[in-house]
Amino acid sequence: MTLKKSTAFGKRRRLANPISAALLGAVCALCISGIALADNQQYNIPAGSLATALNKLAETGGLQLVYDTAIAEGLQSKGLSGKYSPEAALQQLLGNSGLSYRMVGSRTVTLEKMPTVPPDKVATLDKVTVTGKSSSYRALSQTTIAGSQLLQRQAQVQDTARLLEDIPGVTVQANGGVSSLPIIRGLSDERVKVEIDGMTITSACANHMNPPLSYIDRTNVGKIEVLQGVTPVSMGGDSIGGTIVVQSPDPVFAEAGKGLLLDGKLSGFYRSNGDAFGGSIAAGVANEHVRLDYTGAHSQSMNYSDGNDDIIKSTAYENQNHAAKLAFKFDNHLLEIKGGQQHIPFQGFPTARMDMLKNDSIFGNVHYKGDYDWGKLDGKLYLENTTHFMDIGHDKLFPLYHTADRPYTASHAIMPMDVRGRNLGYKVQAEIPFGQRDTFRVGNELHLNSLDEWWSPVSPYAGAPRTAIGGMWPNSFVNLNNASRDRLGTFAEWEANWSPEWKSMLGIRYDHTMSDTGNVQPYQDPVLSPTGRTVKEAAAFNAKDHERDFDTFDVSASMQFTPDKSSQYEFGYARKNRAPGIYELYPWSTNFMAMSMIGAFGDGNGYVGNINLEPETAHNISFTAAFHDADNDNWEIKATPYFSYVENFIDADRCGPDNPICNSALGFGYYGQPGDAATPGQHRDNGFYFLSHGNHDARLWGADLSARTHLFKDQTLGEFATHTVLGYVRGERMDGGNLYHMMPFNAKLSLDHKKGGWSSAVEMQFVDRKSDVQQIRNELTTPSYILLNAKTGYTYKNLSIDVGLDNVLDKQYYHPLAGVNAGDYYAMSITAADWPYRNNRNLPGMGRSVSVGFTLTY
Ligand SMILES: [Cu+2]
Repeated sequence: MTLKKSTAFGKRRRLANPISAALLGAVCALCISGIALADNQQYNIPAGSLATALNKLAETGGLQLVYDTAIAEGLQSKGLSGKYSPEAALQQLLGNSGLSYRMVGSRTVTLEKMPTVPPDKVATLDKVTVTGKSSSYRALSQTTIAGSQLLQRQAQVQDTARLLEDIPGVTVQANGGVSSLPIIRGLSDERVKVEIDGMTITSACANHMNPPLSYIDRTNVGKIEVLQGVTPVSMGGDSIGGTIVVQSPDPVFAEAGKGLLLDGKLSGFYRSNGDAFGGSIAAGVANEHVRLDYTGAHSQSMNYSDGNDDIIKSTAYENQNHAAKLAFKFDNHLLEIKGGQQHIPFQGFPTARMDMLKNDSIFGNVHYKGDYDWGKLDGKLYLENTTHFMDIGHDKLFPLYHTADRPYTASHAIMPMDVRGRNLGYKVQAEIPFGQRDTFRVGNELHLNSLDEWWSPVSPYAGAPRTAIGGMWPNSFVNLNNASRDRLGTFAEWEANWSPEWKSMLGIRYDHTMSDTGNVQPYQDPVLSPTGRTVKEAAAFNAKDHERDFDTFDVSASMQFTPDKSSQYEFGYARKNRAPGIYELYPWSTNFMAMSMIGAFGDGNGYVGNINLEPETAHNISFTAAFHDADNDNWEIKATPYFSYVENFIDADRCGPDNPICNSALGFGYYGQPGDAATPGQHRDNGFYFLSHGNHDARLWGADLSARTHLFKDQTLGEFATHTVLGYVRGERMDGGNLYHMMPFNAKLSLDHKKGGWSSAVEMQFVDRKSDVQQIRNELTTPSYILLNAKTGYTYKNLSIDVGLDNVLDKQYYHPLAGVNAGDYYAMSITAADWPYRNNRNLPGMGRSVSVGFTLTY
């Protein structure tokens, strides 16, 4: 499915006015890591100011245009619609403007006025402006994935979140086959704001089986922006780790007088490991002003095998997306209306106790963008509804459990869990250039999230295993009753270009977050079992006031210094907040089974909520230094050390005598039982624990480094280049111990080759052993490993074929953030000691795999 297109706030800036002239001498935004994009791309540039048009061209085509803004003043362009190489697009835009261009690097172009300009004017080229993203404040560590780099990545992976894996500072937690969770600089999941075509979606599942990135098929992504750490407040709100903005492709309209435009894309893939396959189709029809699009995608996989050729249970999935979009363009106004649905009939979760047996989502959204004399206006409105059903998948109905007196029956659905989720919201933002130097951005957004979760009763009958579980009747267990989390955010941001060398950005933001939930209900009937523990727990929870209100203030400030053409520095500080989520506040039962069902951490432990949680407040500091050759063409190196101090970081505490939320006085007996290992929070000695959420101050620090360089270029041998990404993060709780899921030192080194239509790479990935683990969760250590991947692609006209060989050496490895391997464990065995369901296995990564994919555009 694709969703509505949105503008990543703060990245497109008005240039059709003298503001752009104020950017004299501002120097290039560092290009995205990766290799130059020389391929044909779709452009949709409206008629109007030439400066604006050039800016859009630079942005879409990945070009840097270097010119004195004075030469474009007052000039108009007829606009551009369709597919062009960057150079052809530039020629079209310049038309009869009287400007000429000169390529001074594979991506760098200078513009000059033709003959009438006195020579001394042209000679002032070192006082130049650069269009593209640099016109707005673009953080040095901001990464864009688009164009051919994105296409190649789409052919390699099956999960949208995994498109992000090559970005410095970004890692993913395994979760399901199409539901990986992003982690930025050690801050995971809901600490990262994810915007999908302008929609903010909160996962409708205690195990986060349907995180936001799972709602767009990777083939329907047109562009991804990732902002780490110090992100602008306009992109903030629940984003203490960073922000990921995913957009479907921009609408392309027909050229004036050229009739109807028909275009589209067809793609397919097959991956040997797990026999995964899928395909997608995109078709569009447009005239000058209206465009209609349809996109559909399907993908599925069986369980994959690891490096030892063992099948990893509960890793299969099937996923379908459909969407339609209607877009209107008139003068400087663009309106997009989009609707779609997602259907996941099955998705296994090897690190969770449950599997997704159905997920249906429908959404609709509207996006308006307009250019006015005073600036830009951008508005979004969206609604999303999810119907989610979890149960224990067949891989987890482990035969060992079903002994002779407890026969296995595949049809046993023994832990049905239903969730209904809704996301409704808007975001309005105005961008107002003011004078020669300043730009102001103000905005307001609302996100209403509501969740219902109930677990239907399982009626007992003689001899069935379900009776052994016991007590799951006669009522539905209500975990969340019309729970809500509503956030209203308002922000103001100021960008200033002080001089060619100095730029700054300052923003403040206020969010009010209100959470609430209605009364809950246990399985047991309060009248029939008035003394039942969950009956008493539910009554105690219902007697409480559930409403929580949080007022949070964010500040984000950064300064960019560009002393010359080949170096840039940035220093930033951000104070950012995240109010606790519904699944951190409200899961109310300390019943062993109820707790086992809750936890999105991939650790196999059981969790209970904490209604008294305070918001997390992060203080992020980062410094980036970037160096490159003067044309930013041959080589680049960029390093960002960072530090975060997080007040009230929401972490875990063991249940036990000292835990006010889950202790023996409350009837919580799952620790220290006579005859069992007397470890607080643990039921018998199997390595899994019962935990509650709690606030603890924490600090995280680390560094990201990326570099690329051209190596060799030759007519016969082609072009060789190399790029590398390194990262390390360390996290500690101030009251002792490590934070969970911190990525050890890791490095990727890639040797890239391009010649004609061929594009190939050999990649080596090194991951150090993970030894700084969190003892509270019984996080397992992982050994170090080296993986080798190879890929090649050939593009001929409109057809691209990609072939990949992943994990060439068939190495058995365990990604440090994958989580535990519980894919064949009986789901409720968290309390088991006499069965082999122990927390002593990491989830293995995929063994050797060959994949082939094609993309046909027309
Ligand atoms: Cu779920």
